[in-house]
Formats: sequence, C-alpha cells, structure tokens
Amino acid sequence: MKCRVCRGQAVIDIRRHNAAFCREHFFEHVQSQVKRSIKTFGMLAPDDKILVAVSGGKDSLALWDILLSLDYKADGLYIGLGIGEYSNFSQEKAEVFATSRGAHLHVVNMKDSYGYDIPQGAVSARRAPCGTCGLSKRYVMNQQACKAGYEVIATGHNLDDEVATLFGNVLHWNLDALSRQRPVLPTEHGFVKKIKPLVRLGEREMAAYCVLRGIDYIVEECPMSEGNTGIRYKEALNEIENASPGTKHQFFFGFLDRGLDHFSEQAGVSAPELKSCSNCGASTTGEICAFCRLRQMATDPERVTVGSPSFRPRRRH
Ligand code: Q46
Ligand code: ZN
Ligand code: ZN
Repeated sequence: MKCRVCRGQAVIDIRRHNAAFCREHFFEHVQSQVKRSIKTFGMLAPDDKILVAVSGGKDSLALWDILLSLDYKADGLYIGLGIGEYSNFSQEKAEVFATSRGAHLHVVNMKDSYGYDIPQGAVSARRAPCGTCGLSKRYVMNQQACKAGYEVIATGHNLDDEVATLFGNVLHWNLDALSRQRPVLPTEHGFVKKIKPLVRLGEREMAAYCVLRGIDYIVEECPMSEGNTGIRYKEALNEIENASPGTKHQFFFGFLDRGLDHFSEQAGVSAPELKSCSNCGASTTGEICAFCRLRQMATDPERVTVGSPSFRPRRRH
C-alpha cells in the first residue's frame, strides 16, 4: 500500500477516496478536508473566537487539535455529565490534551452548576438518557459561549455521525430535523453560530488521526449509550459502505445539494412563533423552554410548570 502523494509506505487507506496516505500526507489530507468544509460552508472567519465542545473522545480532541494547528483561536469546553467513571476518565483526557497544547479548557459540572446530572435528569424526566444529555449539552454549550463571548461553537460530528442522523431522520420523516441538518447553523434567536468542521471525515480517520498525533482519547463507549438507535444505524450503514465505498458521502452531500433546501422551505412556512422562556429568556415555542422544564423536573419535581404546549424543544441539531 503506497501513499497517493509521495509513493512512500502508507499508514492508512481510505476506500471512499480510493487512496492511501503516509503519515505526513494523511495529516495534510485531514487538514485539507477541514479547510474545505470551513470554506465551502462559510464556517469561520480567521479571527473568530471558537469554543470547541470537548468530550474527551477522538472526534472532539482531533477537531480541537486541527483547529489549533490551523492557527484558529480555539478554547475547549468540557461538560461534566456525572456519568460515573466514564465522566471522570473523559475529563482527564480533555485536561491532559489541553495542558499538552497549552490551550484553555473550561470545565462545567452539570451537578454543581445546574443541580442535576444526566443519570438523575433522565430518570426524573422519564426520558432516554441520550435525549436528556443532548438537550442539556446544547443548552449549556450555548449559555457558556454567550457568557464568555465566543462567536462560534464547534462540535466534532463526523461524516458517520451525520449520515446516521440523516438516515434516522429519513426513516422517521422527521421534517423539522431534516430542515436543520446542515454543517453550519447561523447566529440567531440568541443561539451562537454552530459548526461541524469534520463532516468530510469518517470515524476511522479521526481515530487514526489521534493515534498518529499521539492524542490520548477515551476509547470506551458511554455506558448510557445502550439502546441508542444511532449506533444501530451506524452498524447498518457500515455494511452498506463496505459493499459500496462512498455511499455515505453521496447520501449526505447529495442531501445537502439536492434535499436540504426543499425541507428548509417547508419548515419556513410552518415554523411556530418563538417567544422568550419565562424562566431563563432563551428562545422557545412554549412558556418555558425545554431545558428549564427538564431542570425543574430533575431538581424540584413538585414545582414543575404545567401548561407548556410541548416538552419537545424546537431544537437546533
Ligand atoms: S454522552 Fe450523552 Fe452520548 Fe452518553 S448519554 Fe448518550 S448522548 S451516549 S454523545
Ligand atoms: Zn506520502
Ligand atoms: Zn429556559
């Protein structure tokens, strides 16, 4: 297996590109894919202050590393979810990485700052852990970014993540989610701009990037991910990709080119009016936003505000 660029010994092959790369040219490949996403989707201006959502996993640490190596001003945010040893280990990985790069990492502990952790929130709200977790993380990320003056939030969603989400949204014809499944969500209604610079890179490439760059990340799956449908979709999609390399890329980028506008137009016509949450001021379709309602259920179930038309937020992915 020879590197496509220099014909030296390759360390990785990427079947959907029909190419293999040596260590040096693999790094170049990864950087060029990220630069291409940033340019194509207008993700970043050179001086943007970026907050990278860091979980301690391969994708978010790789993303932080790539943005720093491209000379962006990128700090990290680690959210302590309170998921036992898993959270302790993942926080450690994020902290070790930050120290090794001389980068700044904000740490917010859900229990200390918001009065509940994810296992407790999921039980109190009678919601799936990942739903509770996703809602909490989105809110906290946005709140922290606003508070500290960051212009952009960057998350480590890779091509595999996006394809699995798209697949699930299509299976359930979740039109609202389809209308918002884009690599950039602009600043609007009090939400900070959100970007996904890894959309052109797969899970396997991100793992290889971390190993080759000496980035120590948490390999174990979150113990609360059991039953997560996204994992089943990924398994099914991997089988299809193995048989026909490039299918995932075609599915996702084909959707962005040919499907997204259709769903966005539809959603624009039927979008509900947004108000301010009576508790925290965040944009919401009900009286009280989904996060505040979750927090009330988790910390003070006796006083849960009733009458919110919908517990499901009109969320940004
Ligand atoms: S951390 Fe949270 Fe993931 Fe664990 S509870 Fe689910 S969403 S699986 S990225
Ligand atoms: Zn090479
Ligand atoms: Zn609120």
